[in-house]
Amino acid sequence: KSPAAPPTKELVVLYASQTGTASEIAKNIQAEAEQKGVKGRVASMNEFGFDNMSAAKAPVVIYVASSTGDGDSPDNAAKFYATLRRKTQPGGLLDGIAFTGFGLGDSNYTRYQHVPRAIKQRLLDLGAKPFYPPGEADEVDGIEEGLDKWLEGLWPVLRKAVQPEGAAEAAPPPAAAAAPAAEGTGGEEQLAGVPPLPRCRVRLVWQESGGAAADAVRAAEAAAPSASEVAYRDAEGHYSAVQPFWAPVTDAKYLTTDLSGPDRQASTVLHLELDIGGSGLQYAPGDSIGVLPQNDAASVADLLQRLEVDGDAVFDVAPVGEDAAAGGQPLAGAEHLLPHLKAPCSVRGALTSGVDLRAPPRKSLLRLLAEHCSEAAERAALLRLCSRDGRAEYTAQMLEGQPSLLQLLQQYPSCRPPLDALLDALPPLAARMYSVSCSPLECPGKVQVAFTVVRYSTAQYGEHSGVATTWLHRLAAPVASGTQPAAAAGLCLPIFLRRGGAFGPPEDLQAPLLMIGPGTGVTPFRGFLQHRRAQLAAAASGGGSGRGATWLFFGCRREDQDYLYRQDLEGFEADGTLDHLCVAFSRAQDSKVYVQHLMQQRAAELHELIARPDARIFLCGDGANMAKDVHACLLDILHKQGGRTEAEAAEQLAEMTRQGRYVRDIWS
Ligand code: 2AM
Repeated sequence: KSPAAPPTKELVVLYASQTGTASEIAKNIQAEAEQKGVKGRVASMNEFGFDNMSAAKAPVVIYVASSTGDGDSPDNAAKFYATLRRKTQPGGLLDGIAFTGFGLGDSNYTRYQHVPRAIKQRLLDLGAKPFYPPGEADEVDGIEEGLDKWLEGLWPVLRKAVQPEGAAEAAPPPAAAAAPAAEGTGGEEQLAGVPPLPRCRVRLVWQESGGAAADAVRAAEAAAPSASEVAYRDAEGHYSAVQPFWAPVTDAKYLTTDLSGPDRQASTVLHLELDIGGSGLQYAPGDSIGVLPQNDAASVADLLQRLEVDGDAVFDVAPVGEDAAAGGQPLAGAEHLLPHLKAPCSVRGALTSGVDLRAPPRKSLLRLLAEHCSEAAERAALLRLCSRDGRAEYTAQMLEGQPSLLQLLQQYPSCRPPLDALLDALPPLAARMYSVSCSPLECPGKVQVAFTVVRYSTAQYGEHSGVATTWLHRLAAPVASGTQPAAAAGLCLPIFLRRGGAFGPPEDLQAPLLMIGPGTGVTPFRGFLQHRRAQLAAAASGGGSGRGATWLFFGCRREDQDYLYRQDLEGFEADGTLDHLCVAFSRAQDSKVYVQHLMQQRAAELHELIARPDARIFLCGDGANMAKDVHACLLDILHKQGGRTEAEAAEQLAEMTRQGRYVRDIWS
């Protein structure tokens, strides 16, 4: 290399990831780039820190981003994203940065690709220049194909982007330097599409086991949190997944009857009430609260045993490699890597509340586990699962079977992954969002939610229970079943608030309202209706009168089993808050009756409502089938009742969506 040649630029791969897909893709890009001789680092946007965005510290940037909720930023990018979008940022701030990026989205949801597109736009506004057109993929068509195509085009231009003119052609690195941990292994070259071994970014710094520091960490983890230790908030004054508010549970109730017999499989729905007095939290109907869950103690204990690590050992996290350049310190201003572990922490603490042990295993995790199998057959089986030829098996075994980490480790007994790499590879245990089911006007100082306790089984790996809802159920069951008063239970949950955006009752009381929410999809609408009732009462006492037509379509299996919030819903109809309460009992007769069947029966009236320019339609619940079927039903009503062509009907719903008059909150 000529000494006068300008140095190659460093690549920074940043992710904004809620469920782990974007971070997986980002880590793979960094690892593959490194194999191709392009040095770089990978971090979540918050880990990297907006302050480090400059041509000197981040000359070449690739972002991989998804959205969450109603086009919100994923938690691990929220701070970075808010700073990037600040209107007061000076133009030209990011001059000299070359970037590209990839957006993940699901076109079933409103505000598709909102966060990735906003990031792209802001980077451009602030002077960064794209060196390759940013790409996008839609979950509906599958991410992999679009991503593969985009990556194919990226590699040749990436090399040019990091190599300024006149720089010596970077020689491809010696194999050992490119992937140090792959040393002494081999064989996967024959398998196409195996992701590169992720580079472990962290080093665990163990604290003296009997030392005072370690004791203090363990004591803090063991202490039952209470609302009185008022949690601190972030710079913007918000609670967050990192800094939650500990809210006392003041009530828990079952909304379903516990039936044995043929309907044993029926799901259990639990209602919780939390005290947020004194927190400063101000919610509105349509908002959600995030709850930070924990993995259950028994599974953590089993995992500790399998990994042969001491759960009480306390460690801190330090960066390795490039990140350690400045004496082991991360970049100035950047937060520590793996902030979700809240290090220093005990191993038990990290496995209990830091990482997700039940998420369907990602290919990069399988690749890591393969690396640490001493049995060749186990290694080969894991490598096959993450290869292109093994796609179908990966889908059937991992995505559909959904083994926990412990189940995988039991299936591959020779696998002994090191804890540092494992903690880096596992997705963070994400907060779970629950729609608020009440209004602050009727429940001041309190917030209520309702959720199904998730239980299911898969043919490959047996019984599964949802991490968060099972944990909440276990905590709240004594209160819900009446064996312990809430005050005596002394439960507190770590929560924060997420805004519902367009998903909220219109302030205009004259606006006609059509709400469709079968199952737990009804929860936000209880909040909408409480809110309306209080607003109507206030308007009436002020001499105002009248309101728009109000409809609610609810569906459940049987009247005596899962008619959620029955008293409340019937109460809204009785007191005149709601004009039409239409309930579909799907299993009360031989053939299924769903909300959309009842909507068809009232098609003419619904069409009249939808045709009003101020009408609002809200749809909430299961996105897999229900939301699509109800959407199709709305199209059909517009088509048949309104004499529009199918294309015109679709355009009308699209226009209502753009105007925020047809808003969906759906989940899978
Ligand atoms: P099912 O379980 O009897 O099929 C809440 O989950 C309610 O939504 C249940 O009554 C459920 O009926 C029903 N449901 C299931 N699939 C649906 C769909 N595609 N459209 C509307 N409702 C549906």
